[in-house]
Amino acid sequence: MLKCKAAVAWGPGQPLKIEEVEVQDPQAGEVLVRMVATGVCHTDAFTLSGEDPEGIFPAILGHEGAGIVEAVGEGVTSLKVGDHVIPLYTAECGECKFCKSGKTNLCQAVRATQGKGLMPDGTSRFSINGEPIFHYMGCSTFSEYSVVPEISLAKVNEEAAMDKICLLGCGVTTGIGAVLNTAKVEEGATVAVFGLGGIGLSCIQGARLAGASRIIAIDLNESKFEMAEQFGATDFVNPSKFDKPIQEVIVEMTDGGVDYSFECIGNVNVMRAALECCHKGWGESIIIGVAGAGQEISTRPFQLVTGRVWRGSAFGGVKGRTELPGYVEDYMSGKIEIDPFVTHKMKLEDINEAFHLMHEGESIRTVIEF
Ligand code: NAD
Ligand code: AHE
Ligand code: ZN
Ligand code: ZN
Repeated sequence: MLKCKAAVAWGPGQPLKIEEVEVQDPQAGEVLVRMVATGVCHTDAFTLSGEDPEGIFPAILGHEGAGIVEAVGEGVTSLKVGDHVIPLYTAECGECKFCKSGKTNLCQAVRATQGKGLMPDGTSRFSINGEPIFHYMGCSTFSEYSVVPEISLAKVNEEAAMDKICLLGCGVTTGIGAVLNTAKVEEGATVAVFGLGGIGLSCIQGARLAGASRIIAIDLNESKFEMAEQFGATDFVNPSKFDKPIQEVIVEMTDGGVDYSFECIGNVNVMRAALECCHKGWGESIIIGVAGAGQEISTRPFQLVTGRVWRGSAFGGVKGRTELPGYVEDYMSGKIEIDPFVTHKMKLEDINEAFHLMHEGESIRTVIEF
């Protein structure tokens, strides 16, 4: 057992509190990771708000980290002390029905216990004065040390800058993967991206990599347009500047609608607009944003009857252990850009400021360095 600093979410809507937590040794099939850096994703704020049906407190949030293996539990063979790793909220066991299907990245090997804030044996490795604290998304990266299942860790190049590649643990991979794996955007396609945070800008980067001919960037906050342009957006739309539904505006701009759209906000009304701005006969809309408990999407079924397709994407359809090392190499070779996403850096003690910056629309990603 060791003791370290962690930011603890004690309850919905409360600021995180820096606490000294006890971290138990990794058990069989588990790994102790010393966190080096972590991003703060909107999903952390979503869960902290109390809107997440799986939200559970007290917990150590954070799921966009990078760190170094400090110790391994019994039977761990694929990782050793000193390896550089990215924790995965979507594990990859390679053996479950989902992994073997070849149709999805949604490994279910540890998903049930992960959703309950526990390790696969049904217990927590975190405590304060002996009272258990829950894990989060199998990662809990807002802690100097975390215990993570072996199958939830991608081993990556040790030369890669941890304060950048931590964003491959969620935001950057999610956006690029949704474009390349889920939508399979082809060269010359037209694309609309709703919401220009870390996820939306990553979709734009993915669309540029795919060779899209037109990339329409949509946000209420026009300060996001400059970075969208840097990542390859060709058109910029602020829905509040129009007195008609934004789907109509996009359809008019694109001679009948876009080939692909991506919802990167978590707003069910925008999800509808994103579907309905797609071209009749073939347009596909990908839902990435996470909506609060009880919310539902709707549209006229005729939208689907006439050929539009609604899909969703989790972690960009990426199989973490197999594919994430390649994303890290692509970052190192300059194919994937990450540096501009890191608009702010701070210490764990200031983590509530990172949430504040996100809510104010002032940051793309704040990276916490330990
Ligand atoms: P973010 O807060 O950084 O960005 C959201 C952007 O949406 C902001 O720029 C904001 O101005 C804009 N926006 C808000 N309301 C809008 C509206 N009505 N119309 C147009 N723009 C609007 O968030 P993020 O970290 O980029 O995450 C985006 C969403 O993706 C969140 O819901 C998050 O939970 C989700 N997410 C999903 C996955 C997944 O695997 N499916 C992974 C990561 C994040
Ligand atoms: N727990 C929520 C849903 C949250 C959600 O959709 N999470 C995304 C990742 S967001 C990362 O920033 C995801 O991958 N979902 C697939 C999964 O297995 O959780 C709820 O509604 O219950
Ligand atoms: Zn995330
Ligand atoms: Zn699996």
